[in-house]
Amino acid sequence: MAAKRVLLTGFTPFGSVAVNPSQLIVQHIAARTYPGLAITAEVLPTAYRESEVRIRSLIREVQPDVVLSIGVAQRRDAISLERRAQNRSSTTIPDNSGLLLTDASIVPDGPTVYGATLPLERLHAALNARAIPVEFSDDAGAYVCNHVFYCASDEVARLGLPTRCGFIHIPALAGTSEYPGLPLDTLTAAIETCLLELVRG
Ligand code: PCA
Repeated sequence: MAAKRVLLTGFTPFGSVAVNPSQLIVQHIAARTYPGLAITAEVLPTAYRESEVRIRSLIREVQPDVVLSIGVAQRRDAISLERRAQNRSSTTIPDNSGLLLTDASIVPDGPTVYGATLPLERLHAALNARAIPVEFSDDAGAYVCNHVFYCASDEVARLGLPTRCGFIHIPALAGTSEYPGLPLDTLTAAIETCLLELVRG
């Protein structure tokens, strides 16, 4: 069977997040090989426009079977499987390019939400089986993570690809913020568990 093509993305540090564990995980995974998976790994800039241009062009180039994007949400205490991306960017902090968006549509006239097309129930079960804290989330926020999730889903829809798209928010890296977070080993194991589950179809 042909290897499954996975586009895996994380993000650079931003705002008060000095160490972005999503970047560390993506770099760790990029340095390894996983049977049955052909992974294209990329750390996206935490900036609306730049990350949008990059994720859309990566999808066109790679034509992946799966897009799995990850980002940190420091206040969460479990791996959050995002169920939907909303067509709205609105926050109180600017992105890394200095752009501040307040109540802006991502794609004017685009759908209000795109639902995740990854098998989230299976990912939840696989993480549970490894005793890794996991939850479903209906709110990916309105900052750059949600933006990338929405744009990835939108690009796949426009191109009519069978690609499955999803987004996972991870807790803070323990010891790097005021939040308890989880150790890097656990965060990395969580994403590897999801990838291995995705190989199965
Ligand atoms: N988290 C931010 C953007 C980059 C990241 O890792 C978010 O939740 O939108």
